[in-house]
Amino acid sequence: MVQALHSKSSFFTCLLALSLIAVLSSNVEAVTHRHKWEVNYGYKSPDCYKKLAITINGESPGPTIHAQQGDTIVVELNNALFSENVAVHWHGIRQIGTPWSDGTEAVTQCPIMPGDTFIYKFVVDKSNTMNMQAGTYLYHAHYGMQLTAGLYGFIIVSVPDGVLEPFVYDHDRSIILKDWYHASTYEQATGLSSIPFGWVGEPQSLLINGKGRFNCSLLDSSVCNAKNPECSPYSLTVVPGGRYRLRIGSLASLSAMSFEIEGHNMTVVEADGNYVEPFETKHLYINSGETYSVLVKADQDSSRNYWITANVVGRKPSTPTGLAIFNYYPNHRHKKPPTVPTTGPLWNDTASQLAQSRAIKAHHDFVHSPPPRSDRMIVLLNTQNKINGYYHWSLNNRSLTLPATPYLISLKQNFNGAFDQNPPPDSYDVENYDIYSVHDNVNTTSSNAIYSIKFNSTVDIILQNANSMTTGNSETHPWHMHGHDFWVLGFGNGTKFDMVNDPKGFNLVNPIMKNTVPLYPYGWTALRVRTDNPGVWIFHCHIEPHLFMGMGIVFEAGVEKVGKLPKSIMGCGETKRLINP
Ligand SMILES: *[C@@H]1O[C@H](CO)[C@@H](O)[C@H](O)[C@H]1NC(C)=O
Ligand SMILES: *[C@@H]1O[C@H](CO)[C@@H](O)[C@H](O)[C@H]1NC(C)=O
Ligand SMILES: *[C@@H]1O[C@H](CO)[C@@H](O)[C@H](O)[C@H]1NC(C)=O
Ligand SMILES: *[C@@H]1O[C@H](CO)[C@@H](O)[C@H](O)[C@H]1NC(C)=O
Ligand SMILES: *[C@@H]1O[C@H](CO)[C@@H](O)[C@H](O)[C@H]1NC(C)=O
Ligand SMILES: *[C@@H]1O[C@H](CO)[C@@H](O)[C@H](O)[C@H]1NC(C)=O
Ligand SMILES: *[C@@H]1O[C@H](CO)[C@@H](O)[C@H](O)[C@H]1NC(C)=O
Ligand SMILES: [Cu+2]
Repeated sequence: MVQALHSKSSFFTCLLALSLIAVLSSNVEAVTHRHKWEVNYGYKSPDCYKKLAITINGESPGPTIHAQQGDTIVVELNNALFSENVAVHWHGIRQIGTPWSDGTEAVTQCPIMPGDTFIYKFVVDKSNTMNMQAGTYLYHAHYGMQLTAGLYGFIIVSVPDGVLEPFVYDHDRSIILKDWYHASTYEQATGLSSIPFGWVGEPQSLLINGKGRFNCSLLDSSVCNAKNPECSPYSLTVVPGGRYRLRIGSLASLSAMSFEIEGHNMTVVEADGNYVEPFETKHLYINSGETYSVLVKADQDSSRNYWITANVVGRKPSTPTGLAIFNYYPNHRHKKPPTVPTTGPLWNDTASQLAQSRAIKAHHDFVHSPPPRSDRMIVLLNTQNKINGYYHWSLNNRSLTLPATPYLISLKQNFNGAFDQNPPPDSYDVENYDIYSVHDNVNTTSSNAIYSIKFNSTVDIILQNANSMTTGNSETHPWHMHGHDFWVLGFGNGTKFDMVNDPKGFNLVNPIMKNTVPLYPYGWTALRVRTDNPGVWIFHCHIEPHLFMGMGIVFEAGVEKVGKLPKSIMGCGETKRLINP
């Protein structure tokens, strides 16, 4: 049933092959979904401006993967980029028993080289039943800055037949948000790693389901053509009276956004694949790496259309509002709403963003209580630094660099020389470090050292924000963990974490579990996680240029319990000798 591996076909296949391998329970058949992807360059004009993008089967965003909880997903990826490697991460999927399918280059696999085909295979099930895997997930490149170049999409996992969700709706729709740059990712990456430093700047456009609008009036139509149908706005058609579940995910490179449907409130019901105690809001704040489901009723005056808007928050915006159309049937899909689109809440209204983060609690029927105490606490001071004149982001004076040999392989094979064996510190000088002023942090180093954490233990991670290298500036960082969902225990409001008093305020009653959570300016965010998934995992800021500048840590837990590694992940660094002895 599987087609030839080297097929250059530009369409993907999803064969719902009845699998003989796994049977979840007596009467539920697990299904295997097979996808064939060709990753290639392509000229795209998502905001009318023509530029080189990285595409899957010719598309950016890529095809949505649909599955039911417990199903197996197989993606046979052919790297048709003739001049660069690739790797794809399945964001929010825990990869229990398949840590080598996490798709993180240098952490869990060697990159897929030009011309090669690599098979990702994993089950969309948490199997330890600690929480649901049904929900809204993402995928994106985890090599260089290929996410920024356009390699991204949705994974939508539905509940098994007969299982009810704690809310009802008539229609299921999804919207993926992205910020879009006209400069190539190669220029961006070079700027970030040069002296003088070249920052990527604010994006040119915000894309809603891959569509935006740049002002072409000063450009030649061969470069920017406002009439190109590729950039006609996304239109979400609704029937009057219909109840909609809208899945919203962001894979922005930099921008946090506020998302709004003119004249309609939204009820938040899901966050990162976990059910939320419902609450109503006018605008949803969403950071890169987060997903939400909201319920929307099409109950307004149906004689007209309404704006769907995305606006930058958290950084002073210079990007126009991202626009799409909430189209009441039978109005024309592209009929412009009669109103001026909103520019959204004030970008620097951190209190309102913090209030939303604090409002997100586990649904009362789906509370998974965290362990009452932790075995270890890691406090990570987030700083911007210079190392030998180059700008970096660091945690406790360590800026992450990645080794030539993926950690998962070097740890399993005991290649002790493959990375720095001196572990990074669990804390920083909490007493004396002033988070409100600019520091030179002269003792910051680049390092590929990792944390080794006891398997099946409970760890608290306190993310502590601080001033960047600009006076009076502290940035929002969305932190994303691979292989785990964590409990969100609390947020600090512009203060340094107090080791004695702040833990007393932790929410141990109904904290939401997530895989991505924001750290607000000068604030702190407290997480609790069970290291119940053997492997090596990265925990990083989901702002792509920040990760590129070292903003992440890697940890290992229970790597000795990982099964036999597939040869397909090898071939780079010291692993060459494993495949060519
Ligand atoms: C596009 O740019 C031109 C030239 O700067 C300006 O006159 C026009 O108002 C802009 N259009 C929009 C929709 O912003
Ligand atoms: C949205 O919610 C606000 C605050 O709860 C309320 O004042 C407003 O009437 C609601 N709007 C709609 C369209 O339901
Ligand atoms: C928010 O930013 C605006 C400019 O965009 C500024 O006028 C205002 O003072 C800022 N508010 C706060 C609380 O910093
Ligand atoms: C955060 O702290 C500031 C200053 O103490 C206060 O004005 C604000 O109301 C607080 N915001 C929240 C959401 O707690
Ligand atoms: C980081 O370096 C600074 C000096 O630049 C020092 O004060 C601080 O204690 C160091 N922190 C850690 C965790 O090593
Ligand atoms: C940096 O580290 C060196 C060596 O450990 C130490 O002597 C020096 O005091 C540190 N500098 C600062 C500013 O902490
Ligand atoms: C992990 O810890 C829990 C609670 O202490 C225990 O019940 C469970 O058996 C442990 N699992 C493994 C695989 O060690
Ligand atoms: Cu990720």
